[in-house]
Amino acid sequence: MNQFHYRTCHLCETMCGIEIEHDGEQVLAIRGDRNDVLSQGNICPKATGIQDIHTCPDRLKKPLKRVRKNPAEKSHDDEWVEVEWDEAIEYAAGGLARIQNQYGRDSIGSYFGRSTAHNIGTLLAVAPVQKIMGTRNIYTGSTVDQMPHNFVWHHMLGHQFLCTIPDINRTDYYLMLGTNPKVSNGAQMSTGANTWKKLNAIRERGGKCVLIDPRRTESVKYMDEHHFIRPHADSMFLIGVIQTIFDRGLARPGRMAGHINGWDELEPLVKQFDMDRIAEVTTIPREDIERIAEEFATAKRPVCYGRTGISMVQFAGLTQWLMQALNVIVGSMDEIGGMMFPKPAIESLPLTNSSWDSYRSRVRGRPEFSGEFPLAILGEEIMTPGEGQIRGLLGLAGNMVLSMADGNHSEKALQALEFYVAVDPYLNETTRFADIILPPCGPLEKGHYDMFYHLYDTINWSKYSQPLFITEHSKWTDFEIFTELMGRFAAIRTQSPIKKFLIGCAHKLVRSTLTVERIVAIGIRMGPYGKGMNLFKKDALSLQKLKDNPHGVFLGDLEYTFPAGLYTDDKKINLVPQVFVNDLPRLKAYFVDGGMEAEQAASEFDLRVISRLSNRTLGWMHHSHRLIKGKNPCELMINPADAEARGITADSLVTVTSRAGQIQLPVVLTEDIMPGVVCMPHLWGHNRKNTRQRVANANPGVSMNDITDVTVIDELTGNAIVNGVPVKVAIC
Ligand SMILES: Nc1nc2c(c(=O)[nH]1)N[C@H]1C(S)=C(S)[C@@H](COP(=O)(O)OP(=O)(O)OC[C@H]3O[C@@H](n4cnc5c(=O)[nH]c(N)nc54)[C@H](O)[C@@H]3O)O[C@H]1N2
Ligand SMILES: Nc1nc2c(c(=O)[nH]1)N[C@H]1C(S)=C(S)[C@@H](COP(=O)(O)OP(=O)(O)OC[C@H]3O[C@@H](n4cnc5c(=O)[nH]c(N)nc54)[C@H](O)[C@@H]3O)O[C@H]1N2
Ligand code: SF4
Ligand SMILES: [Mo]
Repeated sequence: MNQFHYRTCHLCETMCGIEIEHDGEQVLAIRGDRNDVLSQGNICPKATGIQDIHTCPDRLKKPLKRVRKNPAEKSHDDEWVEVEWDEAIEYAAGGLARIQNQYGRDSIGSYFGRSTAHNIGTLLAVAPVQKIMGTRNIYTGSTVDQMPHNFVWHHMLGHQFLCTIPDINRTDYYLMLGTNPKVSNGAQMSTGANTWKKLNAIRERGGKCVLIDPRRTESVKYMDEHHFIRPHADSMFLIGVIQTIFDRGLARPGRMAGHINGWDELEPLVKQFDMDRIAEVTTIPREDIERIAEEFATAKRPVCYGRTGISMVQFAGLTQWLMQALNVIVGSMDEIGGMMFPKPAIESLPLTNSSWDSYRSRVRGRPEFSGEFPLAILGEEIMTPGEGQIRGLLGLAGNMVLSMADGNHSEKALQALEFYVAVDPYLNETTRFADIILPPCGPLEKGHYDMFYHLYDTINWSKYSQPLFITEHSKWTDFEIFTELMGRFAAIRTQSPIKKFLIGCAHKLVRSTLTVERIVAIGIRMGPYGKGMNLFKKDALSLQKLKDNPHGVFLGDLEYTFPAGLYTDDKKINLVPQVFVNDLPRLKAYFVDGGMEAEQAASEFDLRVISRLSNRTLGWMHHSHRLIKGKNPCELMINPADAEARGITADSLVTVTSRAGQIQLPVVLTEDIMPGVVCMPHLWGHNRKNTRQRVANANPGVSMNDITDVTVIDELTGNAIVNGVPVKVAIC
């Protein structure tokens, strides 16, 4: 008889509720859960791919160990053998521990990719793993994604995870930069896959939506207005908007009056920039910038929001700062319809680190941010000899060969490692360099709680998803793998028999008492809606209550949290942190003092390539035949004028060349991309040897990150620049 199971789709931060119809072990259908408190039945096509992952024959069920042909070097001729868990974990822990014993604390490092964020097992592991490994060499996919946001929250609001969430449900002027919500379904703004309906609702209630993007994207039909912008130039646009607001006397601190430091410092800084020059470099006419500024500042509930198109570019830190500064000067920080702050059922901020420049990296002296270094410098830390050189890596939940700038550089670095432990369900472009792969169980074989993504809530709510299937593999969730791996690692690391004994006892205790469910139960109890120590509190939220409500529990609309909720020592917003002031001369040198023109004149790379997502796919979900079927989306969008100038026609195959490399792909001629810019999808290129992913290999595409450049980063935040990369395009 068919049964129905309800859970949250774990694939992205949108957190849609899904209904899984199944007959015993067999999944029959995945559809939207109409009763889900957040998404109300809306999902995107990707959720249906989860069943392919569940049944995927290439998904690893047992650890895979590399048997080297030549013990001194890894090669693609090495063999992979399946080994039992006990042997695999001992081997993995021993390999990392031996390197650290021999070469010191920083000789091992860790890399966590995006799948960490939607997985409570990995999230709970991050801090303990970092503590137990004790290395400063911590890298994550955040620095090829949202680090500039975190950087700004840290400096302005006092904590890297005090995430500003646009109050899409109540705003009446939504200014968006570098985001494609129709396809991404709302990033750092979890709405359930009904973002487009919420955009329509803004206009239905008399509001306005404006989008700034070098491409006329799928989201434009939900906008009142769209403007092309030259890649990397958003900070100049924002300076123009802020300057106009001050010039016209429209700045207002709103509810935060008395809780803002540096109010008088912003105006003179933005006044250094000439409005006509701003219009010239952004390509947005001055009248439009001034009009948008006036409309924005006089709207009742305006909010300015931006995502990856303004975080993976040059000057990303400055842009994110100016965006938040704009919200502050129109009184939209912690205001209804402006930027707001959710109150998740499990409070994680007090348990997470937020720091800047407390130590520096070995090779180029990059400052740490919240305990990590930019992924862009991992390669040099592995390949530069000397004390502290990384020789061993624990890598998980990320496929950096495809997702990080310059895939060939990542490959060289991974190849150079003496020992690499991957925790990943697949033998893919990145994990093929591992010495051992430890595969966690599949998404339906374990419980799910969105400990991280609730920081992006647009309403306050909570939900727990129980495991659908308990299988033999279920005992190896990411959490169990880490508990076992770190327990053994710590025991091998120590020389003292007493310490070994104590570590053994602690490890046994953790294994027998700590489960993910118990941690969630405690987290909820101690959180803002839980019973805490008050045994008589009525209607408190609990894990049991969540289990009884598989469609989620609504906990209220977003409410004011500042100034009490600020993490700054004086409970004030820092409008003009000095780190951003120090970075302004770099912006000025480039956009005002001729840097941009000089770069163009000196370079053969006359176009800029930007990225795009597609509705049906998401990096590692290329294992799903349901999602990947049909024509491969790896096509280069090019403006007809740029195509004509190069003799390119609609059926051309072109070569795209950059400083880092070269790829070939077909073109699409379209006015939807602005002149001077070309656009292609990323996280493709499954044509590398010796991976075990037949579905992805059959429809490989090419990797955009074979032409992005790891040597250029946003100097302020260290974030990779994978948008607006200089290239030239020629017919093959
Ligand atoms: N279907 C699908 N949805 C996803 C994902 C997925 O893989 N597939 N991934 C999820 C993840 S991990 C993330 S981080 C989010 C990302 O979510 P979004 O950021 O909303 O999605 P992107 O498509 O990356 O949007 C970036 C936009 O920035 C534009 N852009 C590029 N350069 C510039 C620039 O210099 N200035 C401006 N103003 N715009 C620029 C691009 O044209 C693009 O439209 O999506 C999430 N949702
Ligand atoms: N050119 C360009 N590059 C980009 C971007 C861009 O816009 N343009 N976007 C960037 C962004 S926003 C992101 S988020 C990154 C994404 O890039 P990555 O962080 O590399 O993410 P994926 O490619 O999806 O790879 C996810 C990995 O996690 C593994 N995995 C899946 N589920 C689990 C699990 O439950 N446990 C464990 N341990 N592993 C699991 C998968 O097998 C896969 O190896 O790409 C970035 N790179
Ligand atoms: S938008 Fe799609 S992938 Fe993201 S949670 Fe919703 S259904 Fe899953
Ligand atoms: Mo991302």
